[in-house]
Amino acid sequence: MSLSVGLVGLPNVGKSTLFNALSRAGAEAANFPFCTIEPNVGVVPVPDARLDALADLASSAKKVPTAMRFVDIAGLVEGASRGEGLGNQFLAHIREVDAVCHVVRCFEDPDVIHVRGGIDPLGDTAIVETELLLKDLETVAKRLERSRRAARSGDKALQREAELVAELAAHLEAGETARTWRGELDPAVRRELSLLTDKPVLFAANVAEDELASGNAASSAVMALAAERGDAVALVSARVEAELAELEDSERAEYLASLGVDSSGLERLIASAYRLLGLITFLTVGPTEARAWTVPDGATAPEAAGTIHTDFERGFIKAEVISYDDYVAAGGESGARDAGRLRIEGREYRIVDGDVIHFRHNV
Ligand SMILES: Nc1nc2c(ncn2[C@@H]2O[C@H](COP(=O)(O)OP(=O)(O)OP(=O)(O)O)[C@@H](O)[C@H]2O)c(=O)[nH]1
Ligand SMILES: [Mg+2]
Repeated sequence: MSLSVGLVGLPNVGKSTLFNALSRAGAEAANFPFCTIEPNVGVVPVPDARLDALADLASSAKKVPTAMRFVDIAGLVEGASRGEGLGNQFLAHIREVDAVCHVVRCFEDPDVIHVRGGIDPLGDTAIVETELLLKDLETVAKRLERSRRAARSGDKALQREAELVAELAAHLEAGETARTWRGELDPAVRRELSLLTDKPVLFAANVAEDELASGNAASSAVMALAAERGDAVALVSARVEAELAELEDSERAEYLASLGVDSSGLERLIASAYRLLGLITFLTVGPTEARAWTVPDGATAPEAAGTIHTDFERGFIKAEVISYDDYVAAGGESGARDAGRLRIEGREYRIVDGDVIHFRHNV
């Protein structure tokens, strides 16, 4: 399961700067088994210090982090949904993502044109959201036409579907996002629609380098908006990410410290996205590799086994689990086993973030 995030925002807010920095960071990570898929799709390893510690203790030959996919699209302008600029076409590129990362310009720079004249995070946000909403309305209108045609057969279920799609259309027309609609549309139909405003939102407030520690008035406005709505938000500086991508590991921490922060924008974005989407990480470790895996919070042991290999879910027997802290405190697996820290868990067990697991299966 690779988490995917689509970057949206007005032009010149820093989407591509952020995207390029993150992709470069990914491309340069040691032993990273992914590469850039398309020019506008980048896969970034999820930094996780626990993976390094486990790999050291078990002398694993390689480390495989879990990954996050970013999709960069052209900036949206007013009318993008009606095909102004190329926005319309680009919106289709983020149909499939798990979450939308809305990049908002919070940095002042007279050399970088602001398409709307000046820093106005809330005004900018409203325009982008309107465009997403209009695009969704277009999608739903098409579906409504189809559903109504199908409903003419007299089939009760199809008639009900047409009614619900009409309700959804009315909800969007009233300016409300799909996320806030509580209608009982078949989840399969809803998934198929993949409405942009149905996706969880992660704001990235892009501030200047020297404002990363404290933020500024514009980023505070974005934070307040996100808090009010229950959306996620991360303070980032695309410029800082670009600098970080050029530095050696040893220099990174020093540079971040000089800016008064202890984590990079990538780390903040990823942490926010995991919280937003309710995701956790479990780890597997052995002489060949130490590896991190992403599962939804609440995943059972067989489901987690299934992320490694679908056959492991079917053939699941048990899971041998050591929590990360126990594993490290005992100096590795055999120490943890001797200390009675290795638990045998069955089908009902729910994975906890940081579990170090060996699955036993009959495959
Ligand atoms: N000062 C400053 N400039 C930035 C920052 N982030 C991006 N820029 C500059 O803003 C300009 C536009 O950045 P992009 O990343 O291309 O913007 P974009 O959002 O991808 O724009 P479109 O692709 O046109 O939608 C570039 O000249 C960047 O160097 C930042 O944090 N601070
Ligand atoms: Mg761009």
